[in-house]
Amino acid sequence: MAKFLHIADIHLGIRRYRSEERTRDFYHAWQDVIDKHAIKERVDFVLIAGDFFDARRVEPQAMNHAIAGLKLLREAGIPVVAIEGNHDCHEADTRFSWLRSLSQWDFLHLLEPVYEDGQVKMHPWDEKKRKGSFIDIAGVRIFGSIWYGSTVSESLGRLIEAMREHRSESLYPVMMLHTDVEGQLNRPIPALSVGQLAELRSHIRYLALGHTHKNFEIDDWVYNPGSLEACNVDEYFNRRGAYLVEIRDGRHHVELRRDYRQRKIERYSFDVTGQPSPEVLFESLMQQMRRDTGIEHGKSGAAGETGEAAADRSLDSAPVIELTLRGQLEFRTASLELNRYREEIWREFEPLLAIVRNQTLPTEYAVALGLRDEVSRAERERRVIEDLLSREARYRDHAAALAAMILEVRHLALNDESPEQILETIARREKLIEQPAG
Ligand SMILES: [Mn+2]
Repeated sequence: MAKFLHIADIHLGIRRYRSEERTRDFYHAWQDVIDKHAIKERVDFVLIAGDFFDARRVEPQAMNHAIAGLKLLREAGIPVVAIEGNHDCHEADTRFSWLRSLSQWDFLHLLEPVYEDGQVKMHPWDEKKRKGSFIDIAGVRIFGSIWYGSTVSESLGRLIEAMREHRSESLYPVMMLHTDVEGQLNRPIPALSVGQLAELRSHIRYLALGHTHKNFEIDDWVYNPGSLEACNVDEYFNRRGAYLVEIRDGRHHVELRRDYRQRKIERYSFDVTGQPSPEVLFESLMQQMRRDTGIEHGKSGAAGETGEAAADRSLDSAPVIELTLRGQLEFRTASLELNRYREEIWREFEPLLAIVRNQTLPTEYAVALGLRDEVSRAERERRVIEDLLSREARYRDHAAALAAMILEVRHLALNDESPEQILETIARREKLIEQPAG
């Protein structure tokens, strides 16, 4: 009987939204997962199926975060087995990488197939050299691989050949692979085909995947835990976790563990259509935010709590707030006060981060697209101008008259009419149009 933890895509050192705290969140997730689900569970080993680091050029802080967790596991006598991912793989022109160094220093076992003279070889783990392509722990034979990208389907055939040489009836065959699988993502990129998966199946009992940042399983033998934390707001709404796996009675039993420290992300959306001015928009936006967040007034620490302790506590539990503005803007985009919304959200709701995204349709564009080809240029111009005018509330009622005036003024200007004459025309037309409000 063996017990292990399978995680992937820890992305230590990730930098997002210029937030130091978000970088630390990934460390807290990693730390909490190994404490709760590896050390307390007394697992026999931990698998990291790629992207332990967010970048191959590891920042000092990220290395601290990595070592802090790896040390705990080493002290608990729990070996860590890892493969490279697309984010932390070695560069083609050097034999050095931080993962290889960590392997040399006895913090983890980095498994890599060996490529020599166009041949793929799987070498057993060599404890002296601290290198190998597969390793046996607690009755499990774990095969490694590297990042193949779009060539994964071609590469896998030769890898399977190499693994076949090292079959063992008495050991439970597990393979680690960092790849997308066909059908699991909406992205039109080459992924591991379902046909190739079928071929692997006769050699491997448990395929420990990484790469796709959402949890999925295929037919009780392919497992992708998803990233430990959410690398962006969209990902937050995917399921993710860590697999606690037990092998007993000749088969594996898995459980996706999701209770560990993760930052909360709240997503809001506001439709700007029909909001006539920046001021009105701001007021209705904040009103809706107060309703949606369920916060009436600025929240502050509990009574009696002051100083750093209270601040720390609120920082730990403060969510990331993302607000997306949608719909048709009724005034110029330049008047959209994104910074003001960000600051007000910050002040009232005290999130860790306030992200405001503008997906509104600007007044400046639009129209003309729907017009038929035979519509004359003059008519097309008139329609575009009228349409732009009618999008601003204060011009809406007089859009047609104003459009006619603008075209007339242009005509006069193109005919070298005197400025006085042009001004007089505007003044004459203006009488037909009410004074714009505010
Ligand atoms: Mn990843």
